[in-house]
Amino acid sequence: MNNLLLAIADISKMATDDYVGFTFFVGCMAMMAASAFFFLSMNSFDRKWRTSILVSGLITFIAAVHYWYMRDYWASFGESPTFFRYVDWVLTVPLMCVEFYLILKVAGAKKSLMWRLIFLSVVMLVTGYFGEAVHTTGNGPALWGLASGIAYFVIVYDIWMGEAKKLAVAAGGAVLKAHKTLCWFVLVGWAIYPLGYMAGTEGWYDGLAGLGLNMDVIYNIGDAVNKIGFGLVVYGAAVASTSNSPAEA
Ligand SMILES: *C/C=C(C)/C=C/C=C(C)/C=C/C1=C(C)CCCC1(C)C
Repeated sequence: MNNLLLAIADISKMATDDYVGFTFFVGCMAMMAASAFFFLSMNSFDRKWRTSILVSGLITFIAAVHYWYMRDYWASFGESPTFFRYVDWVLTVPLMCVEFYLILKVAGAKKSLMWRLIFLSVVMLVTGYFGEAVHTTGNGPALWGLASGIAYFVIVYDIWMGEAKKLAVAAGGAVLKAHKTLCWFVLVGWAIYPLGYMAGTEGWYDGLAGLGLNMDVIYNIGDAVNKIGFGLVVYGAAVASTSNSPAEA
C-alpha cells in the first residue's frame, strides 16, 4: 500500500513537459505488456519454437524490471540512470545473440557462434559504459565509443556476411526470412544507440546535443523498437512454421 501511494505520488509530481520521465513510464508499460504477450502465447507453438518465444519474453521482462527502477531513479534524482541502463543491456543484448543462435539451430548452428556474438556484445557494452560513466571527459567518450563501435561493426559483419548468414541461407524459408529481418534490426535499430551516446557524452560530436536531442529519450525509443520488435519477428517466424498457430485459428 505504501509503495502504491509512493508510486502515485511520483506520477502526480511528474511534470507535463518531462518527456524523459514520460518515455521511461511508457517504456515500462510497453515492456510489461509485451512480456505478458510472449509468455502467454508460448505454449501454442511447436516445441522447437518455444524456447525462442520464452527468450523474447525474458528480454522484455528483464527490461520491464529495469525500466521500473530507471523510471523511479529519474523521478527521484532527475539524472540519467546509467548504471541500471547498462545492467539491463548486459543481460538483454546477449539474450538477443542467443535468439540468433536459437533460430539458426535448425541449420546446425554451433554454440561457438553464440558465444562469439555474446562476447562481442559484452565488449561493445562494457566499452560503452567506460565512455559514459568512467572516462567522461576529453577524448574519453570518443575513444571508448570508437572501441564499442568496432565491436558493433564485427557483430553486423558476422550476421550479415559471416557464418550466421551462411547458416540462414542453408535453412531457408521462415528462418531465412526472420534472420534477414533481425539483421536489419541490428543494422538500423541498434544504430539508434550510438546517436544517444553522442547526444549524452562530451566529444567532437557535441554539435548533436545542440539539436535538443536527449540521450535517455533516444535510448528509450531504441529499446522499445529493438526489444519488442525482435520478439515480434521471432513470434512471426514461429507463427509461420507452426500448424494450427494462433494466427490461423
Ligand atoms: C535492448 C538493448 C539493446 C539492443 C542495446 C543495444 C546497444 C547498443 C547497440 C549500443 C551501442 C554503442 C555503440 C555502438 C557505441 C557507443 C556506445 C554504445 C554502447 C551506446
